[in-house]
This record gives sequence, structure tokens and C-alpha cells, in this order.
Amino acid sequence: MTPKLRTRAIEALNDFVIETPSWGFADTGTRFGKFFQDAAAIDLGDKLSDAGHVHALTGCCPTVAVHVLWDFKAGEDPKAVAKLARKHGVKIGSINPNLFQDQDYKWGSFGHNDPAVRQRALDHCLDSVAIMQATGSEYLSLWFADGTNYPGQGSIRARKGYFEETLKALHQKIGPKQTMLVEYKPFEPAFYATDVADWGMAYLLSKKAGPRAKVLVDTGHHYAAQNIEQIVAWLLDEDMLGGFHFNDRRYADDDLTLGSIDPYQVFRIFHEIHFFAADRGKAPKIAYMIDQSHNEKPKIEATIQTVVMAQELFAKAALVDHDALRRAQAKNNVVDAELELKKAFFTDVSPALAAWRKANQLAADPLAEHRRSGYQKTAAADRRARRKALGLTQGGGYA
Ligand SMILES: [Mn+2]
Repeated sequence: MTPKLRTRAIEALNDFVIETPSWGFADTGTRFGKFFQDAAAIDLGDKLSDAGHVHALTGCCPTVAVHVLWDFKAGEDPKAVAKLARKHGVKIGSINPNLFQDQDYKWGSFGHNDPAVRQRALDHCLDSVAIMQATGSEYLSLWFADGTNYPGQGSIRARKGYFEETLKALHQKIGPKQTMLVEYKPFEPAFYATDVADWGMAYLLSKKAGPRAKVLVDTGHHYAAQNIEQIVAWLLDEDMLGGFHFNDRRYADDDLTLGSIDPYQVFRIFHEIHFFAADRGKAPKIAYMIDQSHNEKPKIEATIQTVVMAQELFAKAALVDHDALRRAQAKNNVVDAELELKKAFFTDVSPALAAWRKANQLAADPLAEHRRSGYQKTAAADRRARRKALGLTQGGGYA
């Protein structure tokens, strides 16, 4: 790697932070079952401790996404939660309301045909906005399980209208420095018509809600053949890309660790962001977040693996020679254009990563350092004992 490329990769790493999800440290799994781990986090204190440990090792995960229902107890002071996060060396990041677990939401939340349920869902989101204000969080991250399972079950247009109306009402309460992210997903749990099923719907709803609403792209929330980087490029061009939920998948919303199946796709997404930034002369403001579920892998190891992979692919994508790419594109030189991407993808960025970690007083290999630290063993012993003392059966949280 030339000194010029090394500098470019290091500059990209300086700009890159990624948020870890609190639920990624707890016992999570599939809807068929969970395999419990002794070291899995029991409460928010454990989750913030684990997130702080990951940040201390990787140096690029300063914030933690929290789920209101799973992480905040009724009557709990959010300021105390923010303080606890600070104690562990992290900050509270995106606030995720929960609009899918309560029995009231059987027929939907923002898309429910009963105005009382819509109001209840809105009130829960307004409580979440209050948590944002108290914790200093910048992002309200919305995902809706709403939809219908059978043809004819609901009026697709009426449900669209309920969403427009309720999102607009919520947007009015979002502060000037806060952003409301609207996530989409084609199917599951709804299997006929999900109310916010694709990026076009999320885009339209966000546009109608107001200027502080943006689209959130969860990489696992697409049909298998969909071109995600094209969606990303369009959203960037429209200034409507608010953030990402990163994960990988082979079939549907598998929530596997990032880059475990298709690292080149993640590279292509990052390339579109770097290319856009080069054309505009300014990096876009994007909330990079992880949304994964680790049923088999140890939670912290899986998180570190994802973070390191994200850094590596972000750095690789920064190496694309944009001038050479533009020249090849101008001449319709398909082969050279593609090779510009491939060249960057296959560049070994480990010297740049090593230099960046050294400059930031971090261990050369965060995963190895984690294994050396003994954190997992201590956490497992402590949490096993606490579970026993509390009479807890393992589980909870994510289905
Ligand atoms: Mn997600």
C-alpha cells in the first residue's frame, strides 16, 4: 500500500464511528429459540459495560442504541441512564421505541385502524423523544412491524394515510438538532402487505413528515436480488439517507455479522458514500449503526468482528481512485471502471488499520485483546451468579 493510499485510509478511519446495539449483548436469537450464554448481558448496566468494553478495544463505537421497552424501566430517570453510560465510557445513541410487542398492536401501531391505538403508539414515541432530550440522543429510530397478512384484510390506502398523519404529528415534537429515522422492511412479521415495505415508502413518508425525517437502510431488509448500493446512492443524492442498520444475510433478515456472507456488497455501499462525498466535497451525515442478533457466537466477539469488518471495508472503499473512475465512466470503459472498484477492494488495508490503532493507543488486534483481557470469563461468572441470586431464567428481550 502506497503512503498516499495509507493516508487516505487513515483519514477515512478517523471519520468513521459505528453504534453498537444494546440488544446485541443480550440473549437474542431466532423466533424458534435462543441459545443462552452465561456472559450475555442481564440488564442495561451489563449492556453498557459490554458496549464500553467494545469501544475501549476498537476506538470507534462511542454510542449505544437503546430499546425503550427492553432497556428503560417505567419511572426510571433517563439522566441516570446517561450517567451510567458515561461511567462505562460511552453515550446513549439512537432511541428505539417499541411498537410491536404489546397486545394492543395486534393490528398495527401507526397503521392501526383504531385512532386510540395510534394515539397510544404516538404517546410511546413522545415518551421516547423525552428520553432523547434527557440523554442527549440525536436519533429516534423507528421500525414498524405494521402490515396485513391476507389480501383484503385492511385498506392499504387508509393505512398509508394513518402513517402519514401519525408520523407528521411525531415530527412536530422532534427538536431542531434531532433526526427521526424511518426504517423499512419488505416482510416479516407481516406476510402480505407491510405498511413501510421499501425505501420508496420510507422516503415518501419521511418527506411528508418533515425535514428532520430521513430514511434508515437496514441491509438485511431487502429482497435477495435488490441492489442496495443503488438505493443508497439515490437516497444520498436526495439528501434523504439518515442512517444504516448493518448486518449480513444469506436469505432474508438473518441478522448475521456484517460481511460474513458478502463483504463486497458492504464495500459497494461504502463506495457510493465515498464517491458521493468526493463529488459533493463534503461527507454526508450518516448514523452508522449495527443491528444484529447473535444466537450462537459470543456476543462481544460477534460485535467486535462486525466493527473491525466495517472499519476495514470503509477504509478499502475510501481507496477507490475517483478521478480514474470518472475517466473510465466518461469513456464508457466498463472494464476499467469495474477494475477501479476491484483494485480498492483487494487492497490490503491492514497496515493502515494498524497505524490508526497505534495512533489511537489501541491494541493491534481488538478481538485478540478481548480474548486476552478475560472480560468474557469474568462477565460469565458474575452474570451466572447474579442470575441465580435473582432467580432469573435466562432470556428476555429480542425474540
Ligand atoms: Mn433494523
